[in-house]
Amino acid sequence: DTPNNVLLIAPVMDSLLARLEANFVVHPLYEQADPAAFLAANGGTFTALVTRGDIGVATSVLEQLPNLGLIAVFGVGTDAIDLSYTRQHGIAVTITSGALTEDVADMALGLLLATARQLCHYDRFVREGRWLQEAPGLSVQVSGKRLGIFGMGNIGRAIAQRAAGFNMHIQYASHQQDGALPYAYFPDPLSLARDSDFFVIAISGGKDSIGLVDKTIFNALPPHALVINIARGSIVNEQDLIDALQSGAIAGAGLDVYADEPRVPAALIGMNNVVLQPHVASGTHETRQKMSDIVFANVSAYFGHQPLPNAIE
Ligand code: 8YV
Repeated sequence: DTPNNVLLIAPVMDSLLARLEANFVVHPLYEQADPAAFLAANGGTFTALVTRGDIGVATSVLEQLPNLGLIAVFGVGTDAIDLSYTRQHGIAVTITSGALTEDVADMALGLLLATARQLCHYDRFVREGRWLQEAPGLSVQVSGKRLGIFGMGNIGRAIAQRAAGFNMHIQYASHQQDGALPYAYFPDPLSLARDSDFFVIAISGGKDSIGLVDKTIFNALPPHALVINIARGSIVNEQDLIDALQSGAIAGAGLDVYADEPRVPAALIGMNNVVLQPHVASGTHETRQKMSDIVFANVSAYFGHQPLPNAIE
């Protein structure tokens, strides 16, 4: 009897790790002194792999796993997985579909409010005792403004729903118009940018969206515009973003994701009009528990020869 071996590419929540370990034989690749040698010696024994959306798995690793049948992703992003490779080799990919939509939309609105209303700036202002010396100054209204949402998937829709409660003029750019939505449609992000006070990025990452939000977008936005990114750092040309913030082409940014996580450019860290989060939009106890349950359910279904509940495509 061959054991049900699971290759773990990156650390996951302790409770998920414990649950996987109680049911399968888990081999954390990141704990191997020499991962390449480990894969060369043992790669053939793995039929299932668990990774995170933000980490994915290198194709060079997949090439060492000739018997792999499942990649269970803790997250919804598959941008760090070569899906043409998995398709070609008949490897199923599961994601934590549905679990994190609400939290990520909440974070988008949180970042928008924090950036426009300068919540983090004012927090520092109070803590540093500056309120005793000077007036706090004014911030920017959110309610009633034009919100441009780039990407109208589940997360974009959840952002729009919330923004409706702020009486915002909601408009979106997406590869396809959904006639059932009561929001203004723009065929491309550039025309959306021209007409938006706030520009929220909610498209998928991956090779088709690398650098789509660059200086042409930042120059098209009005100078009072705020840019929010809860999607993937790779979608934004980060140097163009820094330039736009420094030159005043845009007024501020609220970011949960970056080009080279966990490294955040010093230029961004030095800016008071930028709100920075460490990729935590889905990071609530409730949602991470749901994500863990989904990952476990898919790995269990796979080894139990049952249909995979959250397979993509
Ligand atoms: C997670 C994510 O933070 O869903 C995704 O693709 O990026 C996030 O939900 C990540 O996968 C867990 O570290």
